[in-house]
Amino acid sequence: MKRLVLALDVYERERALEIAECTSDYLWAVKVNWPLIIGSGLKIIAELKQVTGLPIIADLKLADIPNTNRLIAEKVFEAGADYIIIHGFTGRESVKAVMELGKTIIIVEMSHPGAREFIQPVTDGFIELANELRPFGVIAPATRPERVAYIRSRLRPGIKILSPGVGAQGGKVGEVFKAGADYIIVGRSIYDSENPREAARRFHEEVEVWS
Ligand code: OMP
Repeated sequence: MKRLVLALDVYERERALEIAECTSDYLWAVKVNWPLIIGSGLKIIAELKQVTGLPIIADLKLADIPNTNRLIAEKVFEAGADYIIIHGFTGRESVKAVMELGKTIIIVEMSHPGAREFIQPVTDGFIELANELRPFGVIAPATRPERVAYIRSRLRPGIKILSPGVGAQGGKVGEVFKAGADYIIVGRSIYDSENPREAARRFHEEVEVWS
């Protein structure tokens, strides 16, 4: 089973397409963030879909009023994105505005150390929001597997957990799946490696143990 998401945080179109194509055998999806959209334009979403045949997650971390979220999400889904990642702290109406247009992933807790400052204290609220609105999935930190386990224990069954922070940020594949994640998100450890295909294959091999 494929449970690996490639975080393709490069600027250049050619490089992005090359890495996505050579790793696609081992991926469930490709995640596109602002660096690639800024560097290569929104059309990169359709191009990546074409070369990989995989779902594309647009990691916009949307956090605006409902109308602006809607205006952005409309164009991004139109461009071919299958999922959009969104913040929950702007309130349920902002989240609903995106969910009405397509599949959504809500950030419940982030992976970097700074997430302890303002996000972790209110994680419970984001879990409740997800349980109420039932998005496709939520983001939970591979860097803190105990928090993934906590989130899993309170999250309505069926809502997927996608977990970034494996590799470059220190998270370990086994620990995060044991804690209850459904997918891991990996960027630098694949796209910055000398042989991205081989790096993705190794992650996939570890992933298979947990499938
Ligand atoms: P690497 O640290 O290079 O593996 O990349 C991780 C990817 O996941 C980047 O695209 C981040 O923007 C993203 N990410 C996090 O690292 N932490 C989070 O809490 C949330 C995300 C995300 O939403 O994908």
